[in-house]
Amino acid sequence: MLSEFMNNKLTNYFHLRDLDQDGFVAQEDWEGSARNLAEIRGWQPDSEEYADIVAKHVGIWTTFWKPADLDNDGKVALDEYLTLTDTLRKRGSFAQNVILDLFGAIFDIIDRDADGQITFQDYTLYFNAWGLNKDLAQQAFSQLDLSGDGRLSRSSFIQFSSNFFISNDPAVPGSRLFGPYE
Ligand SMILES: [Ca+2]
Ligand SMILES: [Ca+2]
Ligand SMILES: [Ca+2]
Repeated sequence: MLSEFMNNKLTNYFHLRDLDQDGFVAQEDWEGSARNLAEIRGWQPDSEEYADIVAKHVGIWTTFWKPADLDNDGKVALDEYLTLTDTLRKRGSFAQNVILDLFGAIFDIIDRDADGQITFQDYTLYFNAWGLNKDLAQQAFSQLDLSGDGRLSRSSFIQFSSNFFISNDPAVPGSRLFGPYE
């Protein structure tokens, strides 16, 4: 069983990924966010960058979200998502590796110039692509950017992401990876 804290945190995260707000997370939500990000970055639908960013988002859906679709209806309901994450968390090092892969992939999407650092601006644009505003990005980023230099390294981001999924401690920085969940 997930604690109430984990339950709230992951429920909030689930809703952030439900781009079209239909109550389910599906491939369409990930594709929609990819299209939004491409548009924000000024990439044309026939460009290589566009195809690449869509492929990366669909890859995350297929690898990390689709396995949660226990009833095979092509979309992930909240209870399916919570069941999968609870199972993953119990598998210790396996979960750790999944998180490394998943959030490495997410970091690489956010890190537009691929220099291993993301800026507050990068983070804001990523939030925008998910229909989330700059204030939320600010609240999240300020909790993660411990040195306050406006940048976040790949290793810190992955560490915080791991805290987000594994830690039962609300005080760790990663607990607000995507802003407040209360
Ligand atoms: Ca949806
Ligand atoms: Ca389902
Ligand atoms: Ca960068």
